[in-house]
Amino acid sequence: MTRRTSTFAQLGRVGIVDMKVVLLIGAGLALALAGVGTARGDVITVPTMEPAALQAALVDPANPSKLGITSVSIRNGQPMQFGTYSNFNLNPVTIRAGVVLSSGSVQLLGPLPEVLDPNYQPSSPPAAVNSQMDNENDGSTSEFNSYGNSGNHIENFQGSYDVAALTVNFHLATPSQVKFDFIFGSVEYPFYTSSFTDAFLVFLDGTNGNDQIAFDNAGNPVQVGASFAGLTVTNDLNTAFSSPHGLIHHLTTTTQMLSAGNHTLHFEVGDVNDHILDSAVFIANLRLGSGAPGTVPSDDDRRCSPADIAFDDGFPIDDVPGHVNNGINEGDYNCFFAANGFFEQASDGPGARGDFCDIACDDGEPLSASGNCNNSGVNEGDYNCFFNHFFLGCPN
Ligand SMILES: [Ca+2]
Ligand SMILES: [Ca+2]
Ligand SMILES: [Ca+2]
Ligand SMILES: [Ca+2]
Repeated sequence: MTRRTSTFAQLGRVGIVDMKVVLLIGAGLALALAGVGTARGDVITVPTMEPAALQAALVDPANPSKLGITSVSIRNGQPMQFGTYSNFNLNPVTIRAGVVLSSGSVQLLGPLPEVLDPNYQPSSPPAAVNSQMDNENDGSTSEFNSYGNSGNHIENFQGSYDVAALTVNFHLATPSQVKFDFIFGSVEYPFYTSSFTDAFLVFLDGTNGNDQIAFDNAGNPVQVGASFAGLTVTNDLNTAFSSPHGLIHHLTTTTQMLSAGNHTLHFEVGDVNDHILDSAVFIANLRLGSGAPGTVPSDDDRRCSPADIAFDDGFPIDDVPGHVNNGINEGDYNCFFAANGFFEQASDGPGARGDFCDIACDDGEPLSASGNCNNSGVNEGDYNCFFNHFFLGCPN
């Protein structure tokens, strides 16, 4: 048992909620002390509840297997809890552009300047990721509560709050499996892990418990603390969900074979046990594709290997549409040695972390999203990694 869990047990829910409110007051002070933060690779978010904008962002327009979405609607939630995002591009954690849902506001989800303050308290994050969104009700959904209250699905569950729920209707011309990628992050990590177990649920063709399809090998749905053990990542450079906070490694969910015809997905992210310390999910690339049904760690498959850093025309892989990436080829070589490539980045010291040539730890091992290796920037580790992988081409 962790100290947090025993504290929760001793104080009960009301006691710890009071403590969180007190700590919130401290967050304002931290903000004032930190001042304006440094821009890293801040993810760009655009809050919107406009169905057409959300529908367009759920698929990769360049993917020939993109899902045939027929309509999108807001099932539950408040303005600012929904949006599109892009620029989630700095290594080691990346995901292509898509839709973001939050139990708080999606407006400012880039790296938190406040965490640079040596006195930063991870138990009291700033308002950007710590907001009650529904001021009249709890903001729950019946399916989230029903799912959390049954089968020990969600650890220590007593109720959902500020649930952002998005419904996606789609049509399959032939029997198919459907895939999507996502990253779930929370500022409940690391302080309130296992006591305020914010979660991400995905219901397919219904909202009963057995319609929920995203869970780990132990049967846990995606939640703070008890799912996808060992996949917590704190070295993301794009979002607020980096050290001391965290996110779960890029995951891909694959459905069972679905019949031809119309189907529905409900994506729901919510606070658990109170309104505050928010969690968000970044969802991308709804598509057709085969594979073992389930939810597994994956990589942002824009890259077939660490050396696959560029489009065929030599531009670094990013969210700009209209470029093509056929894997490892001269585009990657030209990009690596471009004027703004390896040699320039190698002179930038730690500032080059996350640049497109920063593909490896200092020892030459590929940057692993599941670990925090020694990576002081762009150096011979990246050079060695690039050539060790470049001549291998794309793995099968
Ligand atoms: Ca909230
Ligand atoms: Ca929360
Ligand atoms: Ca390439
Ligand atoms: Ca490096």
